[in-house]
Amino acid sequence: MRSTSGFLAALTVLAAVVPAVAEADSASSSIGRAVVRDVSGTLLGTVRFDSVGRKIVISGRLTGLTVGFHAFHVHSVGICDPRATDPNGAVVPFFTAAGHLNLDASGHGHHTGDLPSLYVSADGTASSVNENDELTAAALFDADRSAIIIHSLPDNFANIPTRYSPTGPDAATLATGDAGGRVACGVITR
Ligand SMILES: [Cu+2]
Ligand SMILES: [Zn+2]
Repeated sequence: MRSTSGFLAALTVLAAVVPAVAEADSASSSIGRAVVRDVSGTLLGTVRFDSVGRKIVISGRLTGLTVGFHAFHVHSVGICDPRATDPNGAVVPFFTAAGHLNLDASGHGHHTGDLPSLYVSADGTASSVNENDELTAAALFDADRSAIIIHSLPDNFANIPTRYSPTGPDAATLATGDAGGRVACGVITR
């Protein structure tokens, strides 16, 4: 009986300590947010970046998108100009956000800024919550900052089976995932 009550006492102590530890582990603090707008400047929603332990949780609820999957990335420059032009002078909305955030010279599918795709329902809304252990606040808020971009098409993550291409994905696929144009952008701010 005595050892049972000792065990119960230990359990009581554990019950008091465990939630405190769990709470410390899951404590989240906001590190940034991006107000996302489409090419016409219409507000689609906000994407939040929160630090949770050693990870960054990216979460957002967006509206006004076309149904289906859309590629979703952190791009390496925090400038969202809907009337941007490429080096040939062609208008390419949000070209100013540059390519995918890429800290270690990886190909697409392994870029630091590659995120799970957004799924947009028939009502035009999407919500996304994903956690990431490669993004860092230092990378998001480097000298030229960063931007979140939503593309017009699904992301193939450079997954091109060799029966389609014995030489593997080409340079464009390795840079972009064949995700099409940039339909929305938001500069990530603290
Ligand atoms: Cu992108
Ligand atoms: Zn990428």
